[in-house]
Amino acid sequence: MPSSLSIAAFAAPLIQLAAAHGYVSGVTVNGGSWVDGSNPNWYYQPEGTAPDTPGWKALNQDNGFVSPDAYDTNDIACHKSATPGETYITASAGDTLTLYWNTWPDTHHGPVLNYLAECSGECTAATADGLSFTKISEAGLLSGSNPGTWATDTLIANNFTADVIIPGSLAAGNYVLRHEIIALHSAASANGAQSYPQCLNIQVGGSGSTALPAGEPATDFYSSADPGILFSLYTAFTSYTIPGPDVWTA
Ligand SMILES: *[C@@H]1O[C@H](CO)[C@@H](O)[C@H](O)[C@H]1NC(C)=O
Ligand SMILES: [Cu+2]
Repeated sequence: MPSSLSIAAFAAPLIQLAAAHGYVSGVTVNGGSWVDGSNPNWYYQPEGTAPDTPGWKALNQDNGFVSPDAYDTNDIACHKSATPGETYITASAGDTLTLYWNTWPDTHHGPVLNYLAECSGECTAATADGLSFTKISEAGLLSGSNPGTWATDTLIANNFTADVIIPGSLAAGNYVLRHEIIALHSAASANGAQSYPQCLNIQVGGSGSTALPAGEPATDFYSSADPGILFSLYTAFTSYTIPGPDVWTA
């Protein structure tokens, strides 16, 4: 890990203990064996002892979030000051990845969104500002209002998991999966929406031939006044507009 991160490791242990938002602790492919994601608490281990995993490492030791006032910074890509995972999840086009959050608070209702970016070369050497993402799936309001039932409620009901299907015809290559929950409980206030992005390296095999569209940097996804970002969860509503670009269907 970069030495700058080990300094932060000593700065916020109390905040870390108090929080209970969560992170993607692991992934399975088609229900197979467990692959570690990235655990923010690894920053409390002696330098050099954290495991190499596909999960991007970030300064989210408080299990915190990225606010709308940081949408124009690279933190919105893969969380705060993120650096790439050191390995890959191995999968094929059409496979189902199951992402396991370690926990999620039931008050934090909102959409769950998934994006892919192709790496030029190795994702293990990528930088957040160099990634250009295409949205591949999303889920938001499922029913009701004030607050209603949301994709996050499905995630909690499914043992804190979300499934992501790799597009069936996607060309083989190295990709970063950007999985994100946007919590809306405070989103009625300006700058109140909470993004929890999590990135993982995936090496996609198979014989797919469809290139991922060019996509866009994460800094272009959202604006603070988007209807899906500035949103009153605790009022009556009939619909919710999931923010960000359109979903690409391969
Ligand atoms: C729920 O997920 C945890 C990992 O977060 C896993 O250890 C456990 O076996 C899962 N439970 C079920 C019932 O699948
Ligand atoms: Cu919270």
